[in-house]
Amino acid sequence: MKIGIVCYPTFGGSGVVATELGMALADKGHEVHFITYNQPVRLDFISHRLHFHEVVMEEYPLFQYQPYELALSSKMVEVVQKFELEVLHVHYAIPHAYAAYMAKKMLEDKGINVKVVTTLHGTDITLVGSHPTYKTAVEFSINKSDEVTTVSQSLKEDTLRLFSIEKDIKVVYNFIDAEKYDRAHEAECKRSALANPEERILTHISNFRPVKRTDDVVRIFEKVQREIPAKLLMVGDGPERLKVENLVKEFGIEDRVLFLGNSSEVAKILCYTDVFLLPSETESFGLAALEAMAAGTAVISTNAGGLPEVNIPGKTGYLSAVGDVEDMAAKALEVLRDETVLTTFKSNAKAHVKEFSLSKILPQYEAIYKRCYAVAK
Ligand code: GMT
Repeated sequence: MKIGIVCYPTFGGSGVVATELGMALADKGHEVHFITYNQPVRLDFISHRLHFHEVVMEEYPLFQYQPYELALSSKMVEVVQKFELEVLHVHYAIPHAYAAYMAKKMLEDKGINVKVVTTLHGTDITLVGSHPTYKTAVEFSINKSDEVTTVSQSLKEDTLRLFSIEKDIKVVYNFIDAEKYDRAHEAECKRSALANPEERILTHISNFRPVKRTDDVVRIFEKVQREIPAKLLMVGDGPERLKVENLVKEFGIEDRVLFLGNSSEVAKILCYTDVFLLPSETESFGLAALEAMAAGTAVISTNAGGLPEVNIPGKTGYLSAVGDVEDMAAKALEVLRDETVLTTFKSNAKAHVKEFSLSKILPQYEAIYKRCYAVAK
């Protein structure tokens, strides 16, 4: 099939899922066209079936805010027409679903019928999308999509609770290409570069937005390192980073915390990790936790949103209430202190990830596209 993928090209989870999906679809023989304002950061696969179309914004002094939706929907119309795309799969409702609806209507005017699949990723529903500023337009564009998917059962329930939805919503989980994370290359995993042999390694990866509660990560780690030798790897960047760096200084643990910034080497970093910390306030799924589990890491997280669908307490890690730093530190210590428990949790995590393998999830999206296409014909 010929599929257009619209997403944020950044390190955020929705962009990562969209990019990995596009690359997998191209690998399977589909023609895929990414339409976004930059080349997606995870787009590292070269194929004649993969195309990237940049949405170029023209600065104009009259505009206080540049009208990105207009440029995006015009680009969608251009690409659908030129390459005869059958489906536009938009990731993250704002503004992508809205722009796709406009593109669809403009194309209808030209006698072209393109189908729109909208995947909701989390904050487009739970935080930004349900805000009165955007709610009407988000609800409208969800209802006008030909197919709607959410990345967890929890996000589906949130969507139905926060909006008046007339569409059937299908749950299609986030997925992982587990081979990428296989520890087959364990020999190359130079743990000694980051920690001493007796130290446990804890890792957190996020965009350092307030919703990630990155200060809780540091508070948990501060308690852990009082009890056992340990290092904390903080991966990613965002608005809370400075505050968190200051907290590390306040605790006087700078020598045990490494800030690695945004990285495309997530799999490599995770191969060093014993416990992954994700104390989020809300989390529709928690792709970062799934990636950590694929690398064979136990997970200590909150029970927010879809996290209980990913992290199985007592098996792959533990869940705690949002903000319960004491509990998360105690559970991390329980796992880290006992080599047998840690090894069991790590291998359980790796095994559980198979539920979310690319080979299981990709056909679900293909079936959705095919259904659209059948209706379109
Ligand atoms: O919060 C992030 O890390 C980024 C955010 C995004 O919109 O890109 O991630 C959301 O989508 C991911 C992919 O579907 C999910 O795995 C994340 O849980 C979700 N984040 C939140 O719900 C806070």
